[in-house]
Amino acid sequence: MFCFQCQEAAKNTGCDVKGVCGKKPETAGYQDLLIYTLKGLAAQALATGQRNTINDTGYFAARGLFATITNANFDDDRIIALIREALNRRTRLADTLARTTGSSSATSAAPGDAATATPDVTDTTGTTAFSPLPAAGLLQHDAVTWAADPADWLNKSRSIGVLSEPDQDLRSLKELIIYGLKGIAAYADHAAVLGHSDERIWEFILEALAATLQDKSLDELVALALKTGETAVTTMATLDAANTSAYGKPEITEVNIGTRDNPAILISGHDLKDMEQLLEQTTGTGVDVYTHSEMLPANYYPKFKQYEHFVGNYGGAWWQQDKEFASFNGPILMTTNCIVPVRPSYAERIYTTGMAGYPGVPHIEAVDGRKDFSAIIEQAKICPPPTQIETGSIIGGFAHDQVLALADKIVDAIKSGAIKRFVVMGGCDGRQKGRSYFTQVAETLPQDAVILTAGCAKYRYNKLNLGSIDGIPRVLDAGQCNDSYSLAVIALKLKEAFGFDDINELPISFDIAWYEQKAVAVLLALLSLGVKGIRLGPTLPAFLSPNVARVLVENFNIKPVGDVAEDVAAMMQGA
Ligand code: SF4
Ligand code: SF3
Repeated sequence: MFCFQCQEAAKNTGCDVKGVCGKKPETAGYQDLLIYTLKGLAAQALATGQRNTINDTGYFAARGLFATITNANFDDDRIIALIREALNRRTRLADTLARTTGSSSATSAAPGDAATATPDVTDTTGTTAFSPLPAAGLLQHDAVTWAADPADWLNKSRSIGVLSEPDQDLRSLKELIIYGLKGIAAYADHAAVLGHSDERIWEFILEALAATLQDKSLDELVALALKTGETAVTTMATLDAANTSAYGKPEITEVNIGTRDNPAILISGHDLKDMEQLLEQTTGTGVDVYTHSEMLPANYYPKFKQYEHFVGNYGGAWWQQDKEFASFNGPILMTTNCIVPVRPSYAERIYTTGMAGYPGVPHIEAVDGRKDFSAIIEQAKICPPPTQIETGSIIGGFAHDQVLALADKIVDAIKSGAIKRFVVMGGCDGRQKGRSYFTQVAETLPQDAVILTAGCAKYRYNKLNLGSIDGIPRVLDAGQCNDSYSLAVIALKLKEAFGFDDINELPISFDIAWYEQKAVAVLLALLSLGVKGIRLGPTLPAFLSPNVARVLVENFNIKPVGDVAEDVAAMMQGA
C-alpha cells in the first residue's frame, strides 16, 4: 500500500505498511482500485455526452470517492461492492455507446461549455448531449477496459496506485485534485440526500477524474486544481442551501455540554438528514440524543432545537472517540468520517450509515430515503445514561446570516479599532501533538483579535472562554467544515462593506488546520477565491512535491505554521 492523503501520513511521507488511521493494506488496495475504476467509468460516461448519464454517474462516482475519505469506510466488502457496481456501470455504458456510436456522442463543444450553457441546476431532463470525450483515445485506457477475476483485484491494485504515476510533480498535482474531489464528493452527497444538486458538480467530478488519466502539463493540472476549488465553492454553497432550506438558518446558540439522566444515542459525522431522522424516530421514546465532534453544529439549527430530547454535545473532536464513546454508555451512530479503530468497550453499540463503514459494525441503509433506526433506539433503552465528563456550555451558530445580521456592529468595531484582526482558524483536528499550536495561537492572540472557525479544528480552543469584544464573542463558530463557505461569504461581504477590491485588503489572516480531504477541498476553495498568505498546519501535506509546494508559495504565498509568538505577531501586522 501507499497512501499519503491525510495529514497523519507516516513520517509525513506516506503510509506503506498500514495506515496510521488503522487502514489495512487490503483496504487501501481496494480503495485505490475503486478510484482507478471510477476514473475509467468517468471517461466512459463523458463519452456518452448524455446529461442524464453524466448526472447519474457523477453522483455514483461522488459516493465512491466519499467512501475513500480518511476514516470514512474501512469495510472491504463495501468497497468491493462499489468496484463491482462501477464495473457494471462501465460495461452498460460501453454497450450503450457501441449501439449509438456516430450519433449523440459526437459533439465539438469544448469541455466546460455545457456547464455555462446549462446553468439551470435543477435541469435533470436527461437527454441533452453536451460533453465530449476529454481526449481522443481515452476509451482505450486500461482504466476503461480492465477486467479481472475478483480474486485478482488486490493484485491489480498494486499496479495502479498513487505511485504508478512516476513523475512526482504530476503525481502531486493529480492527487491534490483527487483529494479535492473527495471533499467535494462528500459535501455533494450530503446536499443530494436533501434533494439539492447542481449538475456542474457531477460533470466536473467526471471531467477531473478522467483528466487524471491523461497526459496533462503541470500548468494544466494547476489550472484544474483551481477549478476544483471553484467547484468546491459551488458545492459548499449547494450544501448550505440544502441545510438551511431544510432546517432553517443557524442561530447563535449556547450548547449544553453536560448530560441528563436518560439513556441516550450519540450521533457523529456530518449528515444532517440522518440527524433529522434520528430525532424524529427517538421522539417520545425516552431516549435522549447528543452530538459528537462534527455533528455539534446541528445544535445551531432551529428545526433541531425544537426537539426537547436533543440535549446537546458530548465530548470533543473525533480522535477522542476511543475514550468518549466508552463513557457515553449508549449506542453511537457514525454518519460519516471520522471513525477510529473500534474498541471492544463500545464495539457492541456502534453503527454506521451513509458512506461510512467498519467491518463487523452494523450498517443502516436507507430504503426509499428512510432509515430505520429502531434497532439503535431499542438498544439505547437498555443502556445506562451517559457518564458526565463536562458541564457548562459552548457557543456557536455564527454562520453567514447570523454574522451578517451583526455586520453593522462588526464594521463599527473594526473602524473604531475595537477589532483589529480576524483570524480564520477553521479546518480539522487530529491526534498530533503539534496541533497544540492552534490552542496556543488562540490563547496568544491579543484581546482585539476575533477567531472565525468551522470544522472540528475548533475543539482546540472552543472551551477556553476567550471573552468577547463589544458583545461579539472572540470565537465565532460557523459550523461544520463545509460551513467554511460561511466564512468566505462573510469575508466577501466585509470586502463589499469596506469597498475593497481585493479580499486580501481585509484585516483577515488565515491559519488553517488540515487533516483529511475535505480540508483540501476547502483550501482549494479559498485559493480559487483569491485568498493569499494562508498558513497551513500542523505540517504541509506529504503529497505536495517540492516543486508543487513552490508553485503554491510563489502564486499564493502559502506557508507552513511556525513559532506561535512569531506567527501571531506577523498575523496581527497583516503578514
Ligand atoms: Fe495514512 Fe492518512 Fe492514508 Fe490513513 S488516510 S493510510 S493515516 S495517509
Ligand atoms: Fe473533522 Fe474528521 Fe476534518 Fe469536517 S471530523 S472536519 S477531521
